[in-house]
Amino acid sequence: MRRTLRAGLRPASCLPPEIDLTAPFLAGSKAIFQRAQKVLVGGVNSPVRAFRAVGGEPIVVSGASGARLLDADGNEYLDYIGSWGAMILGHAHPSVIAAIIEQAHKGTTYGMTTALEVELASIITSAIPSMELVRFVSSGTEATMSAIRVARAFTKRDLIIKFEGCYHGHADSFLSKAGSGLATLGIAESPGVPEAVAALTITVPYNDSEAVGRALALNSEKVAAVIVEPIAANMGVVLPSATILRDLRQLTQHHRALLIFDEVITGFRLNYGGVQTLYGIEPDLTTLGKIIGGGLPAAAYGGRREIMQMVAPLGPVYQAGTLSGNPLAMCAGIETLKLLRTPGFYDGLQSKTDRLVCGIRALIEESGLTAHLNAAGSFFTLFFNANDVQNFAIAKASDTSVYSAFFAQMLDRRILVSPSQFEANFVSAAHSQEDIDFTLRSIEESLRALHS
Ligand code: KE4
Repeated sequence: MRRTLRAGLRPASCLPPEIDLTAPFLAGSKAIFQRAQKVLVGGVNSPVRAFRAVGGEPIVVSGASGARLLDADGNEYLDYIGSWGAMILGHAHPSVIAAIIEQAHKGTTYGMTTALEVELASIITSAIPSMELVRFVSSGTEATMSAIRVARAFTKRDLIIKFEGCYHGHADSFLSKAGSGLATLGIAESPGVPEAVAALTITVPYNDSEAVGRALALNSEKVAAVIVEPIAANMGVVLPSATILRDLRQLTQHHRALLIFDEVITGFRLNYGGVQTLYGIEPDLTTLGKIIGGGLPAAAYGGRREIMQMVAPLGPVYQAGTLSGNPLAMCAGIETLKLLRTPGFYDGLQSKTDRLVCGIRALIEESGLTAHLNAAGSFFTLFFNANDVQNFAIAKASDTSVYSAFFAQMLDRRILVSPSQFEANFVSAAHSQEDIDFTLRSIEESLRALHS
């Protein structure tokens, strides 16, 4: 049953006409999700997709194009999740799809080196000079897990310092006081991580240089690395203070620990390269993901040559992967980063986002709403919080029940924002000016409905 689209949303169907939505195998979302729960844990392959924090039935997607997703009931949504930041161009960009199809005819994975991974690595090392040597992996988790392994090997130290509310994937070392899905589900410490492993990770408040200085001084000579999201997205968007990144660089140098920038989200999101360039801070190691795979599984870690040369086969630090540097993902990444080099790409994305962000701020002002908006580049979070959100402790004080009601109001208007107060929303190049206008109208209506 195809529900009518809410007025104002262009019926730009995402699926080619030959696909019959009424075909039995394309049963509706409810039936699919019921089946999903019989064979998949919680019916999902990543917890946030279950919509547990916002309630209601999760969306089951059957297709996507540009800034729109289509669910299994034929409803179209304006998408601000964008696969958690990967789809900066929008879904199913014709050039990216063409590149994938062309490669697919030549095979999908070889388990051997190809010129494609050399090309993408060359593009990345040119765009992010601190990454002198790169290794591709298949997920951001693999990238950050490998980065701390090589940092430990290089420094011959065991301790890691991370920030409360930052999320670096689900490797054991990162699951204490982490953001993203753990914050969404209220999981402070994940069971299954041995105490001895958890004890090797020190967590400090985001933006707290003094806490980092104390942790380094207290554990002098034992800290291998400090890992940070240079702009946090996984407690919701939280900006670095004016000095934190510079302080981290100075403190880690002083204590001979490595500085790791986790740019899985920020890499190629705000600018062509790493956000490290915008702040003029050079980390020792950087992790990337999402955008560099162009929508396919690809991530990377890399940094100073003397550090990365410790990784096998050059050095003894072992890390490997069947699908690392996968040719399909490399093609999608190469084509995506090529399109990001289009003159004016980031200016256009920024001006659209600025209009949306300024519009939301005006709505907060006019309505006297208890809310704060944090934004960076083309991603943002609307916190239902009386305070300016500068760290995880403040973020956690947000009114998640109001957030859930806001999410439902927006979904009813066929706009998909993040199903969690502790995630970011992403604008893509495919969001049109009309989409931004429609979104602002919908937010105004939704906020009014929350207070009626
Ligand atoms: P993956 O293993 O999910 O590819 O990447 C882990 C990761 C590492 N570093 C940062 C800064 C990240 O944001 C992520 C993953 N981001 C989440 C969204 N906040 C992935 C979405 C999900 O968990 O379903």
